[in-house]
Amino acid sequence: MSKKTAMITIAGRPNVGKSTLLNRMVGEKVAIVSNKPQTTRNRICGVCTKGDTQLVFIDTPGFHKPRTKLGDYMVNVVRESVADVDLILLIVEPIANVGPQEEALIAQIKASGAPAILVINKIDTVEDKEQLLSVIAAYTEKFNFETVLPISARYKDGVDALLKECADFAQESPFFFPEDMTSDQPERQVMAEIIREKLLWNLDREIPHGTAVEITRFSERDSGVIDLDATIYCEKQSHKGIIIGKQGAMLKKISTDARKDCERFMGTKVFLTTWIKVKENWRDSDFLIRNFGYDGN
Ligand SMILES: Nc1nc2c(ncn2[C@@H]2O[C@H](COP(=O)(O)OP(=O)(O)OP(=O)(O)O)[C@@H](O)[C@H]2O)c(=O)[nH]1
Ligand SMILES: [Mg+2]
Repeated sequence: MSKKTAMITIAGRPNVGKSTLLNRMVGEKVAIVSNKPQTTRNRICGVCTKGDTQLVFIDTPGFHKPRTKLGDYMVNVVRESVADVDLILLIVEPIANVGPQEEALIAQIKASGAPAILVINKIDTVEDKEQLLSVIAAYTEKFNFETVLPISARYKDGVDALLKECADFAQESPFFFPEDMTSDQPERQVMAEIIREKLLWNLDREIPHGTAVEITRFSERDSGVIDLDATIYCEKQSHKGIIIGKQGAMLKKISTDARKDCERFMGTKVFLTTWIKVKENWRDSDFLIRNFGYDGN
């Protein structure tokens, strides 16, 4: 049986549910998710292999107007990920208005020449399903999508149908990844992302957006237990105080939440030690952005 593959980019504005959808399609949590925009910073590949077909999904940062050098980097990641793929999934909110981010993404889709599917997410929030017709009308006026699929990534509604549509775009080629692989993220990176997810869920406003996480030790004992040391960088001394919290309560909560997820992912006991350091305005420093691994991988 000859093998088939497709490289598929998931694009859309921040917070629309791209990473939630990626996790659903892959069947495992490979990308972090939060209720705050601009959660994803790097491109993340999730892999779904069924029989002779391998679908490689590229999750991208939410497309937005950048205000920092980190933002510039994130938007560039989207630009590069839209070029030269077999299919683009444009994920949108169930709103009958094509916003500036969507306009810009549609222009990039047109420039790439790749086929695109319009995916209307969060339909669980739409009471009157008739409303979806006006969403579809607004978008199909702008671009000739291959097809339109209303889904709910959260409730896995319509996700199997979407996977089937995606498989139609696979072309004969050897697999890019081993069959049992679900992500291209090294374990160290996954651990850092899990900690960043807990920062996003537990902290408000700008504070979590100004954090970066570096794993400084990842070592496995003979017993299989993993020792993990992580440094959380934040932008201000005052932020450091908030992350630590009253008598260390906040940092304790973040570390405990993170440790549990790290253990689930690694399938073994994890000892996690966290430190916090201040690096003023690191999001505008080319050197530090690269240092934290946002370097166009
Ligand atoms: N109601 C509802 N919420 C959803 C659905 N899919 C995702 N969400 C929520 O939307 C929020 C954002 O989800 P993410 O998957 O992090 O969104 P994203 O597009 O990857 O966001 P960025 O990485 O910031 O661009 C989270 O709170 C999700 O739980 C859905 O189908 N229905
Ligand atoms: Mg995301």
